[in-house]
Amino acid sequence: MLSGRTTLTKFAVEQLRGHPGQHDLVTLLSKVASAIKTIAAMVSKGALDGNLGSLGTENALGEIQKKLDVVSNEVMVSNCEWSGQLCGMASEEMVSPYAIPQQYPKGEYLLVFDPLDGSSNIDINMSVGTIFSILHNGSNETPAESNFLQAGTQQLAAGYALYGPATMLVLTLGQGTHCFTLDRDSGNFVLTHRNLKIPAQTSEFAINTSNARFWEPPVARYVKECKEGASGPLGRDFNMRWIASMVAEVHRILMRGGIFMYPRGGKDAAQPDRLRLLYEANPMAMLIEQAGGMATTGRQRILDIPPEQLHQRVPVILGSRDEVKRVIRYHTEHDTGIDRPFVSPLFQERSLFTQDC
Ligand code: AFP
Repeated sequence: MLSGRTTLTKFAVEQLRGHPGQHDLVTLLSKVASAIKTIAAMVSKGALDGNLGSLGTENALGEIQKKLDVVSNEVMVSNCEWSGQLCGMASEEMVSPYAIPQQYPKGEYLLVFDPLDGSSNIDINMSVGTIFSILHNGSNETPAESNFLQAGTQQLAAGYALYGPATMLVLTLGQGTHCFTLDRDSGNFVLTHRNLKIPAQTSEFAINTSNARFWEPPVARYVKECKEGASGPLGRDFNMRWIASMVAEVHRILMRGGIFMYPRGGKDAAQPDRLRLLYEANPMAMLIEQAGGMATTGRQRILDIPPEQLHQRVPVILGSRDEVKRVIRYHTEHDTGIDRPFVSPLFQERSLFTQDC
């Protein structure tokens, strides 16, 4: 039973054979996996360890921090800072990049992560996760913030942990997307789903519809058509899901297809976008594309976006290829005006008072 099982480390060694950074990347992934096991153990304790509830403090983005947000961040840092692969880290929970302390050896890699994604679920015992991304710094010098601002196409590895009924680690090293399940008896992450492939078509959409009044027209158009189902232009009924944890939504899409949207437009006018580019959108976009799906803002491939700020936010539409292509088309039709009936300037509403009077 055990002989034919592939562990995360064995899989990474095989996938990275011949890569100049094979040793460092395999070691770094094993440290990330150790941190994930520790976080899994903490999450599974629920209220028993006093780790639930909020701290009343705010993170880099002004969001109230849950105790487990901060503790999970500390676990990621303490597991990964000392083994000599990293020269810096960045996290949703840290305003500025974390420099590796002087007493530790430094490597050439950067680790970027959301230590606890979906933390609004933690107090109600619903799915949460950890998202991570590995970039190359080019040297082992302490990185400036600008060193982290690399397009998603530069990622060497991307992955997430899902703390569900089973703890799962989903990973891409640029050669497909693969899923490992934690065997709590041995403590190993065991390969259980090799080369996940997302169905091109879907009938399941995920979006927070309480934001509907803020959406741009192409998103509103698509969601309306999903809700019209078989009697509408899509000609088939859709189902809807919303788990309030991007990790859980993406995992469902990797397992059975679907489209996840957190588009531009929300209740906080100061923050029209919600999801962070470097440690949410980019790693998830790489995992989705490596599984045959697409990930876009509606107007631009996520992985092509040149980051401008460490905690930059972007609109995210990702999942089954055919559906994401449809939403992209709706954005193009809106932006070029062809989704609206042509009205001759002669008949357009006009006013005697121009804007600048
Ligand atoms: P938190 O980690 O602050 O709970 O945010 C999770 C998240 O960034 C993403 O994982 C969810 O898809 C999305 O926010 C949920 O947003 P709503 O709370 O607006 O539904």
